[in-house]
Amino acid sequence: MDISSVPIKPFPDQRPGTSGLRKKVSVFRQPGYVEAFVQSTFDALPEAVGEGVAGKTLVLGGDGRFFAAEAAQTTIRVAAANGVGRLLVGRGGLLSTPAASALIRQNRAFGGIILSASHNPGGPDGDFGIKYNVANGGPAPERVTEAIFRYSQQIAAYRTIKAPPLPLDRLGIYQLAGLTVEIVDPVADYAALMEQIFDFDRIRDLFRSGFRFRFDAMHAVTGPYAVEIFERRLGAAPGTAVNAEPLPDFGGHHPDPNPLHAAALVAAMMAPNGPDFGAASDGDGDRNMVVGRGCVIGPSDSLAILAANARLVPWFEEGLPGVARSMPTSRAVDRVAAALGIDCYETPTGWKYFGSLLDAGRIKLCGEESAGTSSDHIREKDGVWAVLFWLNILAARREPAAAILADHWRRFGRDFYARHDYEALASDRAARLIDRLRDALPTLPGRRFGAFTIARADEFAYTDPVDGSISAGQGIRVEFAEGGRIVYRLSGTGTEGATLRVYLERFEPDPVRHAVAAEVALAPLAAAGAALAEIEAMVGRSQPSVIV
Ligand code: VG1
Ligand code: CO
Repeated sequence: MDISSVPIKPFPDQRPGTSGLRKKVSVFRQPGYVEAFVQSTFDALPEAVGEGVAGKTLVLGGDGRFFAAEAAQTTIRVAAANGVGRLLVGRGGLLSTPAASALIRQNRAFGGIILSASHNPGGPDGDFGIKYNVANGGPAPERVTEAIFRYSQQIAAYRTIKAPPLPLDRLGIYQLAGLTVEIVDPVADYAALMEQIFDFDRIRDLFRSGFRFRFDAMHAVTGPYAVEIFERRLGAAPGTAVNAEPLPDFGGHHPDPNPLHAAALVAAMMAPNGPDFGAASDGDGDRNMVVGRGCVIGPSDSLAILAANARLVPWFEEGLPGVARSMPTSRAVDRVAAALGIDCYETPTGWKYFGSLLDAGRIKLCGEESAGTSSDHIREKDGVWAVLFWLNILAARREPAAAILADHWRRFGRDFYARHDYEALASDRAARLIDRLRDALPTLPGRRFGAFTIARADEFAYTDPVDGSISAGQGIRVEFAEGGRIVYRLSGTGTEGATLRVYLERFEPDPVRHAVAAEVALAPLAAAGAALAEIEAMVGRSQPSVIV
């Protein structure tokens, strides 16, 4: 088969963000765009990780969104032309992000390519993404993504072969130049891993007792995983998994598991005779939302509850060595760690920062406020795993999820929490807002906003305690003397202008006040946050686009 080298000019915008390269589908559809990014990734690896892809095994899969089928075939041709030895591809091009991570680890692969824009909307006018994962199964660390970007800015040509598309819908093995392509079952190995982690017998008993569960796959990648694991292996009623068929346009919905986009699930859970427990996951299956009857459980609280109940899960029988959370995630899990006498690490936003702590065995559980939780079983966040963790706890405690949440707050206190997103802002104005806050940092302590006095303010910089790498500019943190914290940062996953995220939290030890709605409890802090950053004057918005 003839390998050709196709001359190409660098695309200026191929710098990966919080989680891979994410752009509008129209950007990815430019001739040579996918090829250039995949080639730059392969070109960067010898420098970034010490070895290239020649002769190596890679994993390829994604969430099946619009353009994924085409991008998969393109990637296969570039991989063949670059001498990749073996490519494991999920059937239909499908692999949830956690399943891809598991497959990399189980096969001791060199790395993997995930075709997904995660929770971003899909379709011809929606988003697409490509993410490279390294040999530990996790997202490429910053050192690697920066090298990829550097190579993308010097690229002169990409390599490819002429070959007809492979039939990815059938299990099978194909030869393409020197490359062996194996189309594998996307679910089987992942489901087997889950059986090693959780007490499946106990969860089966729970379902046998009449426990009713609803899992909303949002027409994204987790449908087949949910049907196999919850319904077939654990005996949940047929139809437990809804919207279970992965669709290229996610059924016209936005595959982001939050109360806004998973409104139908939340409505079902708020009904008086609704299911006992509900959950949803995102486009690529790494996020989770959990809902008890009558109450949505926030991701930061969920992480804390999983930490406090970890010993109920066989995988964590011996307890946790430590935990970690991303910086803007609420400090609820810190309270659990303190009670357990274990370490709690604070990392920048994005899963790539947990990898070294997990590899070193310093932590076994970690999570983010953005509905991501996972452990050392893989190196990605894991939606179905988080749901199984909850089911395992519910099966062991036999209490409603709402009672477990209330009990947790009684023991540890409640961290009221909200994130205000201001979307599609003019990029220069959003950047100026952050620049101004940064410049004002030395003058902030002592200033008053409403009932709040600033005690401390800084810009978060992180030194990885394992490998010493430094990541600066990770968000502005403001702490108040009265308790409470506000974090400001710009999103690194958006594809339209800039998104400003304002994270608000306030601790409430008194159980009498735990039932207050978060938006009520946080209203004064939110007002202080808007005034402090002069959000309206700086970006012209008096209200956030979304509150989660
Ligand atoms: C967001 C979240 C972050 C998460 C990232 C990827 O990033 O805040 O916590 O890791 O998305 O999630 P940002 O930079 O937009 O705030 V996913 O499910 O898109 O892989
Ligand atoms: Co995701």
